[in-house]
Amino acid sequence: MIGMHEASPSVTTQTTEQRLRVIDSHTGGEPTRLIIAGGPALTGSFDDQITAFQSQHDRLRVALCTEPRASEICVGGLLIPPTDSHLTAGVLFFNHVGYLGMCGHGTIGLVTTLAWLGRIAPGTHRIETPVGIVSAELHTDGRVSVTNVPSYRYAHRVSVRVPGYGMVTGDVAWGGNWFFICEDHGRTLDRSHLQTLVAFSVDLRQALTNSGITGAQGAPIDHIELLGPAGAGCDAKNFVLCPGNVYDRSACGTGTSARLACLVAEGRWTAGKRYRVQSIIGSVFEGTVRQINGEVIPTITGQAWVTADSTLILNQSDPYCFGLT
Ligand code: PYC
Repeated sequence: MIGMHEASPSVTTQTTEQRLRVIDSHTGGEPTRLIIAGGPALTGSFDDQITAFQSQHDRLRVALCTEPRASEICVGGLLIPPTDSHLTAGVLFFNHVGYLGMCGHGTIGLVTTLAWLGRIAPGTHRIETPVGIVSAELHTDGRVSVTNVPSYRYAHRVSVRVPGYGMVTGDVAWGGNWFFICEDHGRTLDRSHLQTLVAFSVDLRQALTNSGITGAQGAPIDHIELLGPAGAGCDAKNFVLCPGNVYDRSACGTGTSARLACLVAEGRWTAGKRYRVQSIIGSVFEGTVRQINGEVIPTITGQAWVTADSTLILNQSDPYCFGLT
């Protein structure tokens, strides 16, 4: 079982300095920064530990994912001992504005990091997340296939007026996070249009909020997924706006899961058929679905690379130790 934080000898009450060992990776260009040692000592169940981190240690999230130590494109992860000792790890993902339910690229990064550390071998690993248990198969060639939580289309062909742009129609879907998935956006999905894609998606998300369009039980829709024509060998290209005003460099594992659920609901995709989706920078995830007892279970495959093994130093006398706030 993995997930215990090794005690960090440098965290003492005599100094104001805390050291966090983090391992950085990227999955299809999207970074993940995992705390490996030196994090807070949390106790209780998986859910208790999440609540404690969010309520008492939130500034570590900010320290990890924002300036001056990082940038807002960083997705952070905290290893948490899982509820069940048969699971490999538990994880809480977050970014510069808050917490994620699940994170596909981050899970691929986590598994790659644990393998890089020699803590796991190729095979199947079950991982606890705030939205349920996912499984991740580490292949011998380094690719990772994440079998996500059941994903579903929540609302079909929802229209919203986006000031300055007009009516936009899309589906609301769950893939471990909430997405508004849209094909009729009228934008060009090209890297040279990134600024306008971000601006449009931010306004679209705000329009959804202003119109009271949510996921189940009033959950805010915090991800926007725009779809467009694919390059050679792919079925689609996407642009995904994440919480905050940053876009996913990868093709977004949870977004691809949500999209596959919509395609299945429309009868446009079938179990076992391979879906190759390109991100806005051109990196590719492959997805397939299984249908079990009427539920759509997506599996997303991608690859991550470790980019750094570092010690972050948090000195309490540094006025910007916990971000620029
Ligand atoms: O891959 O699921 C994902 C993801 C969510 C936010 C950034 N990446």
